[in-house]
This record gives sequence, structure tokens and C-alpha cells, in this order.
Amino acid sequence: MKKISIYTLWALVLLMACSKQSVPPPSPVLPVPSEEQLSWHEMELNAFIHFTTNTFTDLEWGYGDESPTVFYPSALDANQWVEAIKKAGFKGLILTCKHHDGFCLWPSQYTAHSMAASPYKSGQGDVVKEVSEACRNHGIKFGVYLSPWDRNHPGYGQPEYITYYRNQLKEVIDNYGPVFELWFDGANGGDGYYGGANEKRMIDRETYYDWPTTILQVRKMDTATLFFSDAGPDIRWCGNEAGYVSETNWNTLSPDTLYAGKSGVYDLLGTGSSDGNSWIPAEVDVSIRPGWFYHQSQDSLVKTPEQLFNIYLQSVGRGALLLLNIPPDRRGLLHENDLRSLAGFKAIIDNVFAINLALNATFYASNTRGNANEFCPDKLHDCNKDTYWATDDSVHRADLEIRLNSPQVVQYLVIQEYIKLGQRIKEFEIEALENDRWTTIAHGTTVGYKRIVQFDPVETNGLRLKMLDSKACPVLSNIEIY
Ligand code: FUL
Repeated sequence: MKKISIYTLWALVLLMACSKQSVPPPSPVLPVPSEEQLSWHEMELNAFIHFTTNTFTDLEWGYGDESPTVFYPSALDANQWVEAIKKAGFKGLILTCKHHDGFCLWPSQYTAHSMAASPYKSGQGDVVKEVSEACRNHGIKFGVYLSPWDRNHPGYGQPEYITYYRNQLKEVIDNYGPVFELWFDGANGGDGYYGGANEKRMIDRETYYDWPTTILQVRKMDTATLFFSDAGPDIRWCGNEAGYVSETNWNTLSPDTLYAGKSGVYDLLGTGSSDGNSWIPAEVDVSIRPGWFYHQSQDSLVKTPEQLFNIYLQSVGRGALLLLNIPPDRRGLLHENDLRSLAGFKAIIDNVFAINLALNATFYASNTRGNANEFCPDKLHDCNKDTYWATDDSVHRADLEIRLNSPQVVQYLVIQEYIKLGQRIKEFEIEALENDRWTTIAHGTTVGYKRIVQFDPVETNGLRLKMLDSKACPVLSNIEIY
């Protein structure tokens, strides 16, 4: 028999070690999010600020004939807004620089219907500047709502208005950018002042704005800006203004299918579609008050911290981003009642998610990709969003068992897919170990960026996440237990 030399043996050992390290990562399930969309997902909580002449006229939709002189906040303090939302855990702020009434919160060179004609700071004021600077100073990302519908502009409905709108977009981005998100409202066309015409003007929503050209214009100025509209292209509306996204929430959607069926648009916006050809995640916009603008009559109707937490679970907890509107009052300040609710909301979040029991738990997986260390279940509680557990390609059903050191009362399981490689999970179940028996305590469908599953409190020393169906091998980056 031929002898194996020490060198050959050494080479074999090396080869085995290398092959162990070289288990290939899962191929992405397309489409996947862009870098900007990934950062947007991680923001989770953003604030919406509705503020304009409506605040002073007690309206929700100004007709467009409001005198700029009505806009007169007595104690406007953008730092107060930004400090409050930052303290409550928000990462971005989107300001209504112009709502449907057409009044501009900055001194636009393209219209007289702006701050420059208001008594605020004797016509020298610039709310967009104040807010964008406060955001930058406090590390909050600044976003812009610029209503496509303009009930003041005489040219609305004609091509000249599109030029006006694009000029204003450029003006706002040039002067106050960077802008992380541009919010294009779907409410469009109807009656209005229109420079004194006082008539009804309807537009063809599909063609009038020529959005692709506008979007290209902005992309040339800032490649990082994300576009929100009903159908994207970067962020979609969740289909309602009540504070929730569908329990089944795919980040994927084929925009051209959205209006094809005529019915079910709102449902489709809520669910997305598992076979969608674009990554267009859902944003849940909802107001802390019944109205989008401040009305004194609604001071007692501010949502409670508990209601806000519920909204959080049905938006962020279902893989969407929550855009919570908090409208400043006539002083130009966030009202005390709203501040109280925000602080209470934050306190609930801090309290519920205070101690992550998964950190010291032991994880077991029914399958680990290539038995490789880099894909092992320990990656699920290593506090590193760039590592993940994955199964072999052929495995689309898998179980994760999480053993706690001692019995604990638990009520929430947080699951995060590693969405850089696409959204995969279609259905899952959660079991708890009670008196040595596994009992099903929750059932769900999609996961996505984040899924917070709330169940009846149960005392247990073990949970099992059963992934029942997945588009491809499951790839999870994080698990938390509270
Ligand atoms: C709607 C608008 O008509 C409301 O006034 C508000 O701005 C809300 C966020 O979007 O479509």
C-alpha cells in the first residue's frame, strides 16, 4: 500500500477546513430592497407633521382661497417638535411643505401664496428651513410632503402647473435637502379656488403628472431620496389611514397589477403580493388625532398610549413603517395632550421590550445550512443584523427551538428575516412548552423586516418557531422574546 506523506495529509486537512468554510450563502429571492430601502426599514418610526393655514382656519382641506395672513403661529418652535419625537424613538420627520390648499411653508420664488405674505416673522419666516435645520441638528432625517393637487394655483390641470410643481420640488430639495422621502399624496383633483376660477377640475391621475419624468429629475439631484405614493415606486401606501397594514404583508408588488382588477386595490396595497416584481414596502400613515390638522375641538380625542402601541403592533409589528402624524397647534407647538400620549407610548415600548429573554437562551435548529457555523442558530441572538441563520436550499420547512434558562412569563416573539436576501416565509406557527407538552399559541403568515407576534401570556421555558412554508430556504437574522 502506498504511504500518504505528511504533506498530503496536511493538504487534506486544509482542504476539509476550507470546504467547511465555503458553504455558499443562499441565493437571493428576488426582488430585494435597495440600500436606501433597507435603511428606511430600519427607521421603523417616523413622524408626520401637518401644518398650514388649515391649522388657523380649522379646516382639513383648504379651498385654496385662504389669505396667507391667517398663518400666524405665536410661539413656533421646531426644536420642540423634533426633540419630542426624537425622545419618543422616531427617526425621521415628514413635513407638509404644501398641502392641497397650495400655501407654501417656505418663501417660494414661484408663488406669492406663501410664508412671505404671512405676518409670521413679518414675512421673513421660513418654516421649512426651521424644521429641516432642527431635524439636522438633532439627527432626525427630513422628508417632504408636497401636495400634487393644488387648489390655489390658476394653472392646475394644465401643463404649466407641472412645470410649477417640478420647480418647487427642485427649490425645496436645493434649499432644504437632503430629503430622505418624498411623499406624493394620492388625493387629486376636485373643486377649488384655482386663481379665482372657483370650479371643479379633474385630472387623469395616470397621465397628468408624468411621474417618471419628475422622479428622474429628483433622482438626478439626490439618488438617495425614496418616493412614496399609493403604488411606490419605492414605498407604497398601506391602503388605509386607520393605522394598520394587513397581517399578511409582502414587501413585493407588481405596480401594473394594482389597478388592473379595478376592485381590491386597497386590499392589494395592504397585502402586497408574494409574486410581485418590485420591492415596494408598505408605510402606515395615521394621525394621533381624528384629523390630520390641529383642531382645538379634538384636544380630548388624542389617541391614548395604549391605542398607539396597538397601532405600533399592527404596523411595525407586521413589517411596515409607522408614519404617525402629530399636528402642531396654533401656537406652532405640539400640544401637551399629544406630548403626553407620545411619552406614554414610548414608556410602553420601553417597558414591554425591556428584557430580551432570547439573549441568554439556547437555540436549536432542525436544519442548519451545510452545518456551517456561519449559518448556525446562534446568529439569531448575536445582536448583529448582518449575520443570519439559514437552512439548506431544499429545506423550506424548519423548526427553531429556543430554551430559556428558567420558566418565564412571555407574551411577544420578535422575528426578523434577513431581507437583503428577499422575503421568504409564507406561514409559521409558535408553540410553547407547557408541562412538558408543546402547545400551539400563535399562527401567522408573513414575517419580512420585522414581525412582532403577541400572544396570551404564557409561563414557559421553551418556545418553538415552526416555519411551515417558505418561498425558499428560510433566512432569519434575529429573534427576541419578551
Ligand atoms: C390624504 C390627504 O387628503 C389628507 O389631508 C392627509 O394629508 C393625508 C395624509 O393624505 O390623502
